[in-house]
Amino acid sequence: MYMTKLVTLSRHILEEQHSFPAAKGDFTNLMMDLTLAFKIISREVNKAGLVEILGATDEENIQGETVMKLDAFAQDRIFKAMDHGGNLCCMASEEVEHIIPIPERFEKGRYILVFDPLDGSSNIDKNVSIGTIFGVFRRVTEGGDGTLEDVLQKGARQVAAGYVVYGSSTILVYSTGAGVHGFTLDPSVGEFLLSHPNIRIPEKGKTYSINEGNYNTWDENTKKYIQWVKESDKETQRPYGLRYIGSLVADFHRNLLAGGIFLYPSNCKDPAHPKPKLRLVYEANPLAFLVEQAGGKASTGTERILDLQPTALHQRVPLIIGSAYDVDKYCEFMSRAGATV
Ligand code: P6P
Repeated sequence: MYMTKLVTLSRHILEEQHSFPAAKGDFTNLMMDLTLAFKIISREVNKAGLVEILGATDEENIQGETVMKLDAFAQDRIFKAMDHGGNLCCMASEEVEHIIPIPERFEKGRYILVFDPLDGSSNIDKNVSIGTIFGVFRRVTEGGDGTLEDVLQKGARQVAAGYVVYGSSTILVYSTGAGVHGFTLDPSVGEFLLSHPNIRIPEKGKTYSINEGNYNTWDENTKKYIQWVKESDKETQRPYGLRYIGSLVADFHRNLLAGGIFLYPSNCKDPAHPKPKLRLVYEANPLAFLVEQAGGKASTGTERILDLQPTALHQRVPLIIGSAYDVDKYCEFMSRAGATV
């Protein structure tokens, strides 16, 4: 779906930058460096079945998960694209235990990049869409290396966020706080072209996304909500459909365009110790920034995601995200007695 007027990502960012008097071009340069990494990752992901970058390395990441070769590749591509531009004072990645400093030999800038280099990568050799998620903050410390304080900022303080979904086509969706815009990569010219300007998520969806296999781990109010979505919807007289890919970026992207709700509640088998799965800093926060910019909502079930004060780089949170009506409805169920998140 191309627009009649061809607008490249770089042109779009430059035009957006003019509306930010404080912008000095360094954010534009940051985004240009980042999109180069995305183009390279897209090329490798789309060749994955053909060259020896499938399968697992013999390493484990901070999450205790086996590092897939493509995870390591994506991590390395983003780091090498971003370490020398002079726009960042540090980075943080799902694949790396501690914050990632900018090498001494390079100038430091005023931004922080947090990212999940390749989310859902266990799906790659099943040809299921996967994605990169990123968020950008301005530093809060003065000069020198960025610190954990610069990284652990509330999601509401992000100055930009986005994701890339490597699927039947490669689509970059981002926001700098002035709406949400989608660009489709045209590999023949190596450009991201504006294909989804001013994305707005429908107020109410017709689908819900959750791993029903986790039913026995849910708290009682989540079980009641999922029962509710299966009953005939009073307005449309039909129940919600279930759509679940098991790849956060792919599930989120579908709901952003079509409406709907994605839920990953905590495992509450031990109600005293609820165990969420998804990560706050580089998964929930960037997507929450985007969905709110598109008119949707993102919650833990009891708190707005963007209001949470992160306390640890890899901390996990329950994530309920999508159409405003649907997230509100879930939160209404969670406000009933006995909710645990
Ligand atoms: P489950 C992929 O591993 C991931 O981190 C997200 O991309 C996805 O939404 C979720 O986990 C799927 O988890 O437990 O349903 O397989």
